[in-house]
Amino acid sequence: MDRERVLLAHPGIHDDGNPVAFPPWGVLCLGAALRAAGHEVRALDLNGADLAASLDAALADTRPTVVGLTAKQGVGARRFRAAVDHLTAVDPDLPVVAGGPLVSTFPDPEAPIWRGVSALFRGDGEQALVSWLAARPRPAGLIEGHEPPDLDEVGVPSWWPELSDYVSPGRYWPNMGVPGLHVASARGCTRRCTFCYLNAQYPGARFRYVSAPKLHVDLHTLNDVTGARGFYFVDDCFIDARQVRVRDFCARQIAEGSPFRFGCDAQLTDLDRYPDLLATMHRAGFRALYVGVESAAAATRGRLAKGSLRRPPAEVLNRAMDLGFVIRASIGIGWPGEGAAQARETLALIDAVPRLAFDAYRYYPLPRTPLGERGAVAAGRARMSAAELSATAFQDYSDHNDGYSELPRPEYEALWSELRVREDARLAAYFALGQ
Ligand code: B12
Ligand code: SF4
Repeated sequence: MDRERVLLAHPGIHDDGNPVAFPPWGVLCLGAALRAAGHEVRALDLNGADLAASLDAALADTRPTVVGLTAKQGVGARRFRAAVDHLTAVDPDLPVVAGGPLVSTFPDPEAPIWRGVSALFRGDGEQALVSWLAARPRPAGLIEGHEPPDLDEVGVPSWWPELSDYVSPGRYWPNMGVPGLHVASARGCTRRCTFCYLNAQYPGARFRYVSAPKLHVDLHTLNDVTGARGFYFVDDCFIDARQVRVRDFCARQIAEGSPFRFGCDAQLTDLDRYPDLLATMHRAGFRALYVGVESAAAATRGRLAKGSLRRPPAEVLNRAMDLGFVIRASIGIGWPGEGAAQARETLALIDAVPRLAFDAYRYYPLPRTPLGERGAVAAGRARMSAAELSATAFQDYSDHNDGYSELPRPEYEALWSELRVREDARLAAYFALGQ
């Protein structure tokens, strides 16, 4: 086998902001697999960096034979395009390949967004990239990813020397209060919310995870290597439908005296139905939850496939906070089919739960998702030229997007500003908890 020098780069999702808030786990997982296959790997997170200068320095230093880039919607897509254009200009013969969620959303390899890219990988990249590097000739176009047969072989990798830069001090982690790191320990989800890209992600939608024993070992290694004592799981689905892993993971933490603090994503339906699980998670060291509330209105929640609640949402949230969790949520206004009365129900929920912090979400119709493929926006997209369609990859996905609510614009903007005012106040209170 030829030993390649592979430069893997996450072009970044911020031009500004804290560039080391989230490790580039996609690139790090790929890097672990390539290293295991005998390749030399350099990983770069270009979040907030000067793309051209950083790429030039890495090219001079590493002399890569292949460059792999992660592609994501919005600022991520703009930075991805700038990175490809720069690489093509400075070294037209260097093969550039791409993967990441934007490939699932725009899988046509002929689309202008992929100009200058030799191969596109959809879904999990580890096996597919290792096989592609070994193939002669190397296939071009769209390559389907393969799930790693056992995600434990990838685990939560700690090989990257720069990982310690991503540990933030305890004051940044309300209610956790220890130096912490965002980690990714699973792929896919057991739910199918209708606005979510996971509905478009082939073959990645199936829930797969690093097993509890392996996760336990890997977190200890991360603690040794980086000093982190808090871990916030960015997995969309840490609490899955079967709950086998989360319960096994908690049992292991409790058995060793719960040495770490944790946060994870959760759904309102989890909080509603499984208070026993939440209590166990608290004993295991979980202190913070990020909850996909999205809307308080039952009709909207039904349209989003968010699941029905047995108790009123305010009661569900307050009960979880009374168990000792801080909660930050994602909350939207202007969902498809949503009227002003339903949006007001959501504002009323926020007012009824003063301890709730949240990020305001402005609905964006992501192509290839069930909600994104209905209505006037999808019809408009169907009429676009390839170049126009490709340019939609650069559209902001959430709070800065153009607005896709079906409410009359002035009414929507008034509701949105009401949501924003509450968001600012609640986030300020949330971060003050850590001080
Ligand atoms: C953590 C996270 C964040 C973190 C940042 C993480 C980071 N370092 O960038 C934060 C919270 C900041 C964030 C922000 C945003 N995010 Co985000 N985020 C995630 C989340 C939950 C986990 C990402 C992760 O670490 N996954 C684990 C790793 C292992 O998987 P991976 O990155 O997908 O990598 C694998 C494959 O994709 C592939 N691959 C990846 N790169 C490459 C490169 C090559 C060469 C190859 C071959 C393969 C390959 O192989 C990898 C290993 O199998 C995902 C959802 C998810 N489950 O993936 C959403 C997700 C990536 N985010 C998304 C979006 C849209 C955003 C925002 C735009 C949302 C917003 N609010 O505006 C912003 C970006 C801001 C911007 N202006 O661009 C979307 C992307 C949709 C799309 N089609 O592009 C996702 C998929 C969520 C969703 N359900 O919609 N995000
Ligand atoms: S719970 Fe999150 S990741 Fe899962 S389908 Fe819903 S929005 Fe997508």
